[in-house]
Amino acid sequence: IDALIFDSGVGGLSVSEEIRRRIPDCSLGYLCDNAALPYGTRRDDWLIERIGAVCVSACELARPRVLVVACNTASTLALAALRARLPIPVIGTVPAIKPAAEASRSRTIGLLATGATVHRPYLDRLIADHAPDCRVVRVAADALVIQAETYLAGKALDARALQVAIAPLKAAAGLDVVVLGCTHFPLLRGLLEPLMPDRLWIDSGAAIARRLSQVLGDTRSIPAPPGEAPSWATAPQVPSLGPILRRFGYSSPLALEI
Ligand code: DGN
Repeated sequence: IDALIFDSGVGGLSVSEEIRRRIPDCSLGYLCDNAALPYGTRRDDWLIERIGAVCVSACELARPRVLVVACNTASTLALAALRARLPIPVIGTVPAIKPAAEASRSRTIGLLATGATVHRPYLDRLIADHAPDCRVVRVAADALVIQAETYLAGKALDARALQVAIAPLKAAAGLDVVVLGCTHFPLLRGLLEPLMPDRLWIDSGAAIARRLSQVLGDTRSIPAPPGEAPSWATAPQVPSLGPILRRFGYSSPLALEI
């Protein structure tokens, strides 16, 4: 496969949809660490070790040309450690603060992400580098991760959880751009956006697809590693996952039990 997409859950599917739209000939595999979902509530040292173990084993098995860490919570913490352990290019996901700052007229931006992403030093640096003159209203919305998982599984959503998540953004005067800084959240975009229309809603999917296209351009000349593609099984903890992954174009969905 060209790229292995990794997230703690189904959030990376929002990224893989963007990749399929923009690079249709790109072959994808999907890896999710549902056994440890949600990442937003885990200790940092535990997460760095876990993400390394999961991704290294999966890459040995699937032999992708590129690993896409389609999770802000993982990327803002573990990207450097992961790059040090893997021999292939690793593309990360970080909140789209830069494009938001470029688009904002009011200089007030909202960020919806997991608690971990919202409080990480990585985010402070991102804002200092790309949006130093903006007020960034940071909202930790971990409840939306579970809502997105529930929604994709075809179960009833808690509409109040959506309202509670965006309430601090609604209350922020002049806010004109909302950054979806968790890859699960674009899956709820059709439900979130109407609650706060007339704002620009931005996520990182398009930028990741562009970056992947560049990196694949550089790596396509390298022959694919030999051997059969692995056959994946569905993660036993979440029996509904197989059908969801198939709906998103993964005909033999994966399982990695660690
Ligand atoms: N999808 C992950 C992200 O982009 O941060 C969050 C999922 C989670 O485990 N909290």
